[in-house]
Amino acid sequence: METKKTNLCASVDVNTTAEFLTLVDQLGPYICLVKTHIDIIDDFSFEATIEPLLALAAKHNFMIFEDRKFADIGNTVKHQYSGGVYKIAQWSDITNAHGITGAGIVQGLKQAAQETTSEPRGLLMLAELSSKGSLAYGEYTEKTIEIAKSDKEFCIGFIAQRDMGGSADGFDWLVMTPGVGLDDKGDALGQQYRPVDEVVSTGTDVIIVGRGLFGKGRDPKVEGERYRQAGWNAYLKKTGQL
Ligand code: 5BU
Repeated sequence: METKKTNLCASVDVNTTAEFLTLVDQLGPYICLVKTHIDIIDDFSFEATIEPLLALAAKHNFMIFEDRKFADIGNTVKHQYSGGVYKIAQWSDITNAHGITGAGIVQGLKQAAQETTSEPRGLLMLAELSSKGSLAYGEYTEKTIEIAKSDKEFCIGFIAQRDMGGSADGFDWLVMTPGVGLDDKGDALGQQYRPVDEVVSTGTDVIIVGRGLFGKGRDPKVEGERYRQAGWNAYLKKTGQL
């Protein structure tokens, strides 16, 4: 993030490997992280999709976050994370999980990571969501924060809309925020967008932007630089460096 002066994560939700890799290569210079929904790629294969993605990650120096939103018991998520078609633990630096099933989900995922690779792997807990009517607030969010405290090494932070605290107890969590857009207020299916300055001022470390970068015929290079600049300036302003 510091080297590239960016706190922008690109959410590249497209349906073919070709579109996916083209967008990632175009957005590469402006981002610190690529967020995937690997199961929406129609022609997925490890060789054609993941190997080139890893090459682009090395070329552009970004990390990878599979937005898998695990939500089952520890033993099941352990298999879902390491196995199946996608073998997420092999290639994704970061993934995320709901707290709905309790703290066992953290240990299940951690075991899968440890048994799969010696590379570092991190988990974000889903404390809040961006969509209208989300049930993740109040006591649910508080309990999810408690689950994150159960493993200081593996739980690196949250998907949330604001700062999740923790510094008084020695936690230095990353807060990553989806539902960020400079031009639209939302979509027809419940998504809600907040502007970059606002989310960074309420505690966001990494802004997650999808259609704002490439939807509606937008130019990913132009929007990539625009969101990079907006996110980085908001961070500099918040930390008194601008
Ligand atoms: P968009 O095109 O910027 O709306 O895409 C947002 C992405 O973030 C998309 O992949 C969602 O699945 C993801 N997302 C979200 O929008 N809101 C949430 O609360 C969570 C994930 Br968690």
